[in-house]
Amino acid sequence: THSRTVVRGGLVITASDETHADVLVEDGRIVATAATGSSVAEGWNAEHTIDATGKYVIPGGVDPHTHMDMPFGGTFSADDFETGTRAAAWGGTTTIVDFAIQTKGHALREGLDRWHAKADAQCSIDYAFHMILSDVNQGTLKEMDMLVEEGITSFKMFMAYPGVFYSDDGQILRAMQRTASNGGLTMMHAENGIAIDVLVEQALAAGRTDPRHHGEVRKALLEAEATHRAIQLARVAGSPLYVVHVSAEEAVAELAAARDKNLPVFGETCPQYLFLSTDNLAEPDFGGAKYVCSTPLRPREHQAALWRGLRTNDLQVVSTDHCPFCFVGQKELGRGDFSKIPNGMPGVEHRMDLLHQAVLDGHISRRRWIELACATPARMFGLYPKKGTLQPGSDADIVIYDPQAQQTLSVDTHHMNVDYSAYEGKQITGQVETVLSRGETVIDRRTYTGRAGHGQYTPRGLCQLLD
Ligand code: DUC
Ligand code: ZN
Ligand code: ZN
Ligand code: ZN
Repeated sequence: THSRTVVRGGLVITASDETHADVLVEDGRIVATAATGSSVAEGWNAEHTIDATGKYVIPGGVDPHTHMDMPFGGTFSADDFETGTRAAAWGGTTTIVDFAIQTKGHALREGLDRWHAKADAQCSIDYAFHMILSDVNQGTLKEMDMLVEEGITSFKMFMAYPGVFYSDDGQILRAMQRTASNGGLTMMHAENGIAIDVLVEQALAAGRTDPRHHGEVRKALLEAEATHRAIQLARVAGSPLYVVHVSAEEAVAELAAARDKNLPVFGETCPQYLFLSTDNLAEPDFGGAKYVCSTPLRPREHQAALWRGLRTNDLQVVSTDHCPFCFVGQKELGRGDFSKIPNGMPGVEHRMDLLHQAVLDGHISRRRWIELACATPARMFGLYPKKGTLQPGSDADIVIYDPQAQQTLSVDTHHMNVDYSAYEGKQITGQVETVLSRGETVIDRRTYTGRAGHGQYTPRGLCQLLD
């Protein structure tokens, strides 16, 4: 149907501008913006008017790192595409890029088909996929070219998890040579998993089995070493590189050094590394298991380097790495052996809010908030300007954000399908009020009005940060 909506009176914030403007939406897209009160804006008539007076009008968040329904250590992450994308919408995220996984001995296509089957007709918001390479061989390398053609333009490998997802340096180099030639982007989980597994074995043998030892064996130096090695391999191959979930100060330094040489090297971090620390991993009664993820939470001192990296653009993106496991029955698999705790934390619902709090705390500007959470993720992964901004022609993925609302994060009020909050009791100023996905109301003044199946699979172009 032919429908027009106008969002009136808000402060429109993008990565580049802040203006008091009205936004005209027609048939799921933004068709125009004009200064509030101008004769152009006053001339618009529409079936629906959203009053955004006193509110921010921002692009829907683009979370380029989630794991819905992901197999890990004999269990699956607790949010599937239905519950996970609904929670994302509640938090003002209107696009996710999730990871389809290749199983060892199987084709990329098989893994991709499986992830399409998980997501199809389940999502409240738009979604796309990266591909995880678990078995780089001649067949895999050929398939990568085909996938780039059809909109899967980024490939994640793991220097961690020997025996599961792990790729060795030769496999990594070959895959990077492929992204160098086909225009794709190599993404890297940079931790030296071979060395870490030795330390895990030694810790367990010595009776150091609590969750906090997960943080101790996954050393910052082994993140930095892998980051350095990934950068050199990418350089040899002539490939761009995106390092996921950077948590160590020493790893940020490796990225900064590479970027100072003008290498096409990028880095993301996540709210858990900015707001939480090894103090959480030490919570009593096995409570630290809630915070077990990889890369691990670091001592508090690392946070300043991450915030600085986000300001200086040595880090360009904040994603969530949303990969929730319930405490009861899932995290508990690792009682008495931290290495059996499923790795991952919930967060898809709270990225926009936590970064808004970071604006109020003086870490980043409002425009940088939108750049880190919307615009750069869209450009990095070939979705811009369809996603990540509010310009004529963009999808009408729009969030009306109340910058003064007070909320307390809690398992009692969140919408993720997990039995704890990593931020239980944390006070946040600012809250999502209304969310449009391609012009349709998904959240209407804090009521869910969306539906599973509205969200569309979105093929992607190449990384847009390479010229
Ligand atoms: N790290 C996590 O914490 N969970 C999923 C996979 C990963 O690399
Ligand atoms: Zn029309
Ligand atoms: Zn990872
Ligand atoms: Zn991940």
